[in-house]
Amino acid sequence: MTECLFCRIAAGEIPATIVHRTERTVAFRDVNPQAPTHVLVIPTDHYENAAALAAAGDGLAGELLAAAHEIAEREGVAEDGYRLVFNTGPQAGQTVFHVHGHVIGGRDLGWPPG
Ligand code: DGP
Repeated sequence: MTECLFCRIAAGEIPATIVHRTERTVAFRDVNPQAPTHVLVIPTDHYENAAALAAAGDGLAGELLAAAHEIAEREGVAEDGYRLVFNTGPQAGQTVFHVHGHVIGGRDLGWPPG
């Protein structure tokens, strides 16, 4: 059995509130939301970070971006604006090493990020 938390969520082995699923992506609500909308969108297959996903080069990175925008539209945050964040590496705050985009919206978001 894989030890990757997000692989296990994608496989349905660990419960999560799934909000969107395609053949190769899945999205679920963040357990510790930082805004009214805070959804994580991941590829079902395991890639450690955004760089590894991009290197796969089979269109999956684009599918993930499209899924993120679809989620933003469904959540009603696409028009006012939302943030799509891929923390990449420990110094950027990545804590789960299965690539995930944070779809964050529903409030004013400060810049620069902390
Ligand atoms: P990052 O720091 O970019 O690696 O983001 C990891 C996110 O994953 C963080 O916002 C909290 C979220 N998270 C961690 N464990 C779980 C979990 O078991 N379920 C859900 N839904 N989210 C989780």
